[in-house]
Amino acid sequence: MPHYNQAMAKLAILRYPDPRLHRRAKPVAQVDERIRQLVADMAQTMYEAPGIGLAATQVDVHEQVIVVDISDSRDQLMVFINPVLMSQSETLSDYEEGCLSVPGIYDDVRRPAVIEVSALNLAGESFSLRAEGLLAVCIQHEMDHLQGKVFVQHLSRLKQSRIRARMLKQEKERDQDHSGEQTSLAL
Ligand code: QAP
Ligand code: CO
Repeated sequence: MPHYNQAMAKLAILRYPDPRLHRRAKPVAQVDERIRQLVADMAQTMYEAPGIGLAATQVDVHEQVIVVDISDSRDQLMVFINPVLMSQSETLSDYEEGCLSVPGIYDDVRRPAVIEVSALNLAGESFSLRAEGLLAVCIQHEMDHLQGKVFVQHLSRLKQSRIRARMLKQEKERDQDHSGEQTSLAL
């Protein structure tokens, strides 16, 4: 993409245990140009990561917006604005989840196997969808983010504290790795 193309921007993704990941997103009042730009930026951020789902919370925007693309071709973007869970199956299913906000960490989470979700699309129209398999997992994972919940919070307290420690260590190592950059520029 040429550098002058400002149509989309890659956004910074918050990393666990950033406290901003625990904020609760507000409903979108109006699906306008600002929201469409946010969705475009979130989609680009997700595709470049690469990931299969991203919630606005993860890019420090605390409004109820989710993007998902579970297709192999990476051209089946799904957008959910103000999503509401209308029903969930009693049958549960385990899936090994990951998260762009918790890089390198994967673990099984048990969730309802089938869900029905209703939401607004980019035109501000209401739609509903029945999802199962990976799509159901992904929508529930992203809807959790909008409530301020990260998937590791489904794991045991012991696992959570290990993951937190590992993330903080990674963060420190990253800071170390980048510490020379400013110095060399300043010379
Ligand atoms: C949520 O997650 C999800 O650790 C979306 O190093 C994940 O896109 C729903 C990713 C699994 C259902 C099943 C994670 C990329 C991407 C990493 C993602 C990583 C690089 C995660
Ligand atoms: Co996530």
